[in-house]
Amino acid sequence: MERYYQPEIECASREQILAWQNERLVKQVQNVWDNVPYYRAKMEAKGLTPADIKGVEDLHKLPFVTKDDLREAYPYGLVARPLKDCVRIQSTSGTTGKRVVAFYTQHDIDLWEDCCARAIMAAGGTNEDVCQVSYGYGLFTGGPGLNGGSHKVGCLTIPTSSGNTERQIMFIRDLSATILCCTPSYAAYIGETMKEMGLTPDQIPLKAGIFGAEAWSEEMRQDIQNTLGIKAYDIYGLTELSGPGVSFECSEQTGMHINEDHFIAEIIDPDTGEVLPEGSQGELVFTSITKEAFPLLRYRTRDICVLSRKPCSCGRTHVKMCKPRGRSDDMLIIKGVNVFPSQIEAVLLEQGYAANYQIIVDRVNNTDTLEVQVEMTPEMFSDQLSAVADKEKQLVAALKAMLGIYAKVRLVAPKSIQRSEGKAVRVIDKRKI
Ligand code: DLL
Repeated sequence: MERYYQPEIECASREQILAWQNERLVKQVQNVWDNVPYYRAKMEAKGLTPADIKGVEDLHKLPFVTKDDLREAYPYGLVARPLKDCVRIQSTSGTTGKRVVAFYTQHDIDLWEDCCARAIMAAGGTNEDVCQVSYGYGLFTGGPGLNGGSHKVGCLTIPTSSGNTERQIMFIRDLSATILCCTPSYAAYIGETMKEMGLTPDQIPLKAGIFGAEAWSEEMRQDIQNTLGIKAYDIYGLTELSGPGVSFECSEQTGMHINEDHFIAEIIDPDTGEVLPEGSQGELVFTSITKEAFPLLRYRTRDICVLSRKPCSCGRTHVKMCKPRGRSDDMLIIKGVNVFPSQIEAVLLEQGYAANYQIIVDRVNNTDTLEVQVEMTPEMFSDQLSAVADKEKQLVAALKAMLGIYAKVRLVAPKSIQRSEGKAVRVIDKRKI
């Protein structure tokens, strides 16, 4: 049975959703015009005033907001409410340049938690469930977001945060946790550790997992589902828009419903900025129409994606996005060829390896080199050296078929690639250093 947290919204008619979007967009544009000089200047530079935006059909007229804008306006330049009305910040890990700091009023937090509650109920969660939140707590949005959603659903919430894997497993078993929330790479690690402890899926009380914050392939989903004996649901979001819960998967597991009563999604050509028709692959752009403290209009996510409005068997009417196929800034250009880490992962898992790998890109004598290190399975570890060399050759061929270029493959010992408790680091690009 499909469960909804806010059925009247999640299953609203398309006309109703559009009516909400039109009304809220017009209000939001007026709000940023009145309260955020940075936005007003950007609109004025395009010769726009709020009167030009009468509804969603005028959205394309507005300028984009990029991560560079956030950096330029850091820290307070995009805040649309007096600080006395803001109650919290969250922030990205800031691997490159300045961190992104997002602001929330109490109302913003309330709506964000509603979005996470929708995701938990779509994964089958009810107030009878025990939900273990193993995303990091603190500045990262994963822990606080799912924690709030879990409370709203009424689950008994276990706020373990990430790390201390043995303790995670102890809580799952002792408290009979039924829902696990963490990154997919951490879920895989927890599964691997359980297996080593001799636990089989039927000895693990979990029934569902809500995994996101990084790219993961369908093959990885199957792996996690089998190891933990659960259904694994995807969840997407970004700090700039609140955090997890911008979109989430339902029982169909064929894409994530975007919470369109809060976010308007567009797909654009990343090179020209032109809006693309439904079904095209391009960069995902979001406008947050209900955010009070930190509203973003036409924010370029850099995530490459496809939207679909095909009716969904779960009864939800909100548009679905596919699993992000990579980030436009994650895309590696190797010898002029576009390579997404997700393509490499798909090949590895299809060939029977676990998602423990690292991609190393370098430049030797002015030529790009690509090396994929992947852990052998424990069975392979005892193989003859010649057998290992054969397996490497097989992988080289499979990668060539997928990418069109040569990748050196190195099979490394099991457990030699560092496990991740949060977002996994898959790519080391030495060319940038
Ligand atoms: O990762 C928020 C989040 C927390 C989402 C927990 C889901 C679960 P940031 O750290 O700001 O926020 O990173 C946002 O992560 O633009 C995507 O590139 C990537 N990302 C997030 N969810 C997914 C997903 C959180 N399900 C960036 N699949 C986004 C693929 C994802 N990539």
